[in-house]
Amino acid sequence: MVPSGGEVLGLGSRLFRRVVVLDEVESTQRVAREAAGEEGSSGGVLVVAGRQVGGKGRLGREWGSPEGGLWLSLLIKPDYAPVFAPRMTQSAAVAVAGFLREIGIAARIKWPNDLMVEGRKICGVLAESSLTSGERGLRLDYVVLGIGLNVNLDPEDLGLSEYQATSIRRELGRDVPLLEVLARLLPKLEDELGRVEDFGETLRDLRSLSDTLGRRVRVRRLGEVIEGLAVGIDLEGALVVSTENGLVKLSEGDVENLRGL
Ligand code: BT5
Repeated sequence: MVPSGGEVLGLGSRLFRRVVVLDEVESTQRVAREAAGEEGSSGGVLVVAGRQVGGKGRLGREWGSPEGGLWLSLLIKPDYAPVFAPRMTQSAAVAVAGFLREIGIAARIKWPNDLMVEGRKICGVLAESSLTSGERGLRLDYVVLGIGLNVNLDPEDLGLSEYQATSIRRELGRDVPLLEVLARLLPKLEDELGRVEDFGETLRDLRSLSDTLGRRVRVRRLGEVIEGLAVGIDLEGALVVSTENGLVKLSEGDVENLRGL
């Protein structure tokens, strides 16, 4: 059951001052973006939906969002430079991984935004930023951070095979109330998002929890395919791949793990 706005506000998170809970919505990302455009909006809005009928992944892909999952978007109006925005996806991934590991699920992070349990996706993160150009160059207007976590549902409910996706229910063999998930996840998100400008500690966790580093990978980005050994994640959260033609730095792309080293 999706918690009420009052219950979520009662968790007392510093990340938001307003909570919008909807039974059904096209995409929580859209609702949060609309909130960003409201007059006087200073960010700090959390949108949670019971289910999404048009849930979005990256590059316009669909995100299966039936009842039982935690589908949320957080509107943040940060006062840091635009270069820090891409780190938010990974800060959030570290927070979710920390939460999952705390409840006994050994999740790892597949660069850049997937939380995986033995090759099965349990959570996806999507950060969309809006930039405006001001007198002193580009300014980060707002970021909508979307998190989709499979909680009390079965992979079959997603139209995906049990080899592609998993859920908290599948991993633990029991359901966990969404309010409890939020109560444990939000403090971790607060910590990680609070260190976006510093990022050192997050980067350490990101590297040690990575499901990508040290593997041979094939990365597709904008019609281009890059193959090589994933050797690093840099301070911008970019993946560094060692290829036949030298080191390539990727800030976006889809990773496929290849066999062998
Ligand atoms: C993502 O995209 O992983 C980002 C997902 C973000 C979803 C949240 S939910 C709240 C907020 N509101 C939204 O509308 N979105 C955000 P990407 O890396 O492009 O992965 C998409 C791919 O994951 C799809 O093509 C499927 O193969 C797979 N997939 C779709 N739904 C899934 C699910 N529930 N669990 C696991 N895998 C899924």
